[in-house]
Amino acid sequence: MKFSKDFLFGAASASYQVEGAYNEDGKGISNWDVFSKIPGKTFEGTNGDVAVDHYHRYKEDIKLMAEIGLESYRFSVSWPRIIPNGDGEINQKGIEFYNNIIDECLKYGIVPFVTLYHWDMPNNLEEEGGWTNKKTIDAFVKYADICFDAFGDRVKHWITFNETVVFAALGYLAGAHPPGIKNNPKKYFQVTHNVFTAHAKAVQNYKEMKQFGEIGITHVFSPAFSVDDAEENIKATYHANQHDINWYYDPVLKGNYPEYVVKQLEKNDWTPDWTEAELSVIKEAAPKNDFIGLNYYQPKRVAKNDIQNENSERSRENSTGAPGNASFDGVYKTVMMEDKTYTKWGWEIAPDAFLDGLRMLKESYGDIKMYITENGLGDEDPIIEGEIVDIPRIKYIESHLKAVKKAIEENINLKGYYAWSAIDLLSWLNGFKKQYGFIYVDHKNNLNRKIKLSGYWYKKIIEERGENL
Ligand code: BGP
Repeated sequence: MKFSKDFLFGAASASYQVEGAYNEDGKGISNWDVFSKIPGKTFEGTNGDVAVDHYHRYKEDIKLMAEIGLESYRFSVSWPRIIPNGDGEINQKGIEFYNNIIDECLKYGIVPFVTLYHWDMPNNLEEEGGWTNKKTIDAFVKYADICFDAFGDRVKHWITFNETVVFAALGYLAGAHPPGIKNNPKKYFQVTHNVFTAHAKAVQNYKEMKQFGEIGITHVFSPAFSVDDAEENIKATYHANQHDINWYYDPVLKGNYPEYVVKQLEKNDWTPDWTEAELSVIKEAAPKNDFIGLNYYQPKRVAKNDIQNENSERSRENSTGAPGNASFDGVYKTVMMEDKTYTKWGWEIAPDAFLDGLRMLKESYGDIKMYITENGLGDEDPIIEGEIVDIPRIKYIESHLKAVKKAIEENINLKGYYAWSAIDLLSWLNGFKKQYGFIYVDHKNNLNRKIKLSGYWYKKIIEERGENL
């Protein structure tokens, strides 16, 4: 089988992780500009002040992407670059920068796939309560409108939010992302509801503009599987999926919240402050979603959490993404298993679970169009005689693309695959040490770029449309 012509082979990035130029050309300060400078918050104090300087080197970077043969580039727009204080004047230099990126992509026939919110929020909005404050919903919707208006003639693929579960949970349960609040489920659920509302309103507006493009949201896709057949572990796994899959996918794709979680929230007094009007916007917008984006790195292996009073705050402190944590409510824990394979950062490598998870999604949500908007291997790449021989990355992507191929053969509606990442970039909490890119960035040598072995390998896959996978 060959991947069809309308299947997009791409790669992704995010503004804060690549751009740098954090205070140039009128950009406002973001929550991450502030948070990353608090001692102890990031790996060796790394931050995105310069990142990989994509802001100044985008032409060179997009040329390299074209050399790899990328059909699409998923990147995010930095809200504070467009509206420095989040809810006021537009910064024309910011508009100009993304116009340039888009035009540069189109010059090579690369389809721009744009994320509006990949975590960098204008800092003054964060100071006023960030996503817990309903004013942020309106500010976001305005910002989205501005982007549709400025770029929508050339951008036909829009993602509103990247991974709400991550910025909400790490921001309000683990305290590892801005605003650094720990163990506050009430706020955590409020944030999720406010984001779903903002998403729904942005979708409505986009459709009203009749730009004839598509819009959706990107979620983490980390399906949970029980470690064994014990009933208590199966129940714990159900709980995990209800919380981390259904709570996020149902409001977007079905237009309502899953009963199971709603009941738990009522019992614990965690129900968000939600109005009838907001709930109906979410309902009305659901069928207007054109697709869902999935970021898949690893599944969850789940068991009942039986350690009394396990301190989920402490166990989440490092927030590495590796298993070994109790859920915030103490119901389940994720575990490492002896018969599984893990990356250097402890993330499980599991293409089979990827395929099983996709089957689960089809069962729950039918034929909704899906894109894999992130998937990749974080590694320290070996350099031999000046060449970056990232063979483990090739193996990783190959096995996951095979799963995608199999899924398509089973009529799962997948229309694109974006490797994380197009170019080496700043990992939010792991600095520059953890590399993901097809393009290497030499931090000891003027941030020089070089295509890795994986980039040449991906080029061939794209040329053959995956026939030999
Ligand atoms: C996803 C984010 C990306 C990227 C990736 C890898 O959650 O959307 O922005 O960071 O994870 O994560 P890490 O850098 O922690 O390995």
